[in-house]
Amino acid sequence: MMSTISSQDAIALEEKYGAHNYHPLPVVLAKGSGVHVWDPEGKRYFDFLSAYSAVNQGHCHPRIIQALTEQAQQLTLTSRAFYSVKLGECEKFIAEFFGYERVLMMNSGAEAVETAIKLARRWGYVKKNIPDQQATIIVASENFHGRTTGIISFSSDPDSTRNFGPYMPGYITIPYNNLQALEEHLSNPAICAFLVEPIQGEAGIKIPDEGYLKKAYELCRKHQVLFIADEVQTGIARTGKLLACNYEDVRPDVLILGKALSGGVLPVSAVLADDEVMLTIKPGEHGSTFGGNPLACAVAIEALSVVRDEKLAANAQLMGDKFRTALSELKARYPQTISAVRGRGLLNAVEILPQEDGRTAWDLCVALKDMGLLAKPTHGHIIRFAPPLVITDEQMAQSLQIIERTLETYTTS
Ligand code: IF1
Repeated sequence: MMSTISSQDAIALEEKYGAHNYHPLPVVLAKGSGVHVWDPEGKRYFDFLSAYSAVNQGHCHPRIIQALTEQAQQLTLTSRAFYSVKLGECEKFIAEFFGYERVLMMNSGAEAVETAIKLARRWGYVKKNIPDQQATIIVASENFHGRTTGIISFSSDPDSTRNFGPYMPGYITIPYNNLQALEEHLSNPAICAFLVEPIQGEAGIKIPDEGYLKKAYELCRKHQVLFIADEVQTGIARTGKLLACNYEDVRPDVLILGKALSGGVLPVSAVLADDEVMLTIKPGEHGSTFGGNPLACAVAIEALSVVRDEKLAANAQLMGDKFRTALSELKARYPQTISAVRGRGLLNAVEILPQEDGRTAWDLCVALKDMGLLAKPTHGHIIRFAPPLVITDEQMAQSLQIIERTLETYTTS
């Protein structure tokens, strides 16, 4: 273990010098490898958050770190003012990996979402002849697509929007998983796109009805509206298939990727589309300093290769089934604590009932931490359990043992 500052000192420094824009679980991480992370005092934990599905390949995957360090000694950043040997190779790799004609590399997930919005609006004006300034995008309530002022403009979460206005116009919000509401708006000629998470992550791992994505996609095709899938969190094998859209054989017109596209090594995101959409943006009309930098390209190629070579989607499917089966049994054993278990692949949620003494999902997460497993609640009572997709059968068994033992104490104490 590297010599680092103590947990106590690390927390004190963040308290004193950092913005207080998060409320972290009281644990400090100093090292990560595979499904494990360690605190400065050397205590080991199973990571069941995976940096919100950015380390699907496991912490510090050796192949990805090697790709990073080799490229870092060659060339890290050129800007797009010049060509580089890595960008075209990466664009080709990603385009073929997901089956699209074109790729636009960005950095954060939010940047990729903003890029998809600009592409959809631009396509709406030049291909669908929507009158200028009127392009409108349909979004789902309880969405989470990032935290820029543009994206929060169509958030329905007061914590994301309050006192950050004025908001960007051009959005219509409909209920998630509601085809009738979608169809009602699609005949509006100003609609250029429907932006949706195939499974709503932050909302609490909300899985739509069977057939929802397929029917929504077909309705969009019928009304010349782009179907945009935000797979920043559900993509890259997290749900047991390469993309959550694969469960319904839906090929989005615009696909948004982020997080595990780099294996959690550095920010890499991408927007995928075919020529008709992608080529509506001309040279000089969009970009970013780091978008498509050689380091990101080298890392992204290796991160996706690891997903393929280690068959992480299949493992996510298998381990996810094991997890939900075990948690469903615990739900039956502790009905006064667990009210719901749901998920797909290794993107799972467990709804926790408040205890009579007022303890909540947060307290259960603190207890899990003390027992050596890290998970965090979303929206107060829903705990997201999302370990790296490299988790083995034995590691899952050990993790389930920790969850069972913690629930036993939590429920009886
Ligand atoms: C935070 C949430 C998860 C995303 C989807 C785009 C983005 C995200 C579906 C933007 C990012 C992150 C953001 C991070 C915590 C985490 C999160 F709780 F915020 F909502 F995963 F559910 N589309 N999600 O999930 O990507 O710009 O962050 O790279 O802001 O606290 P980003």
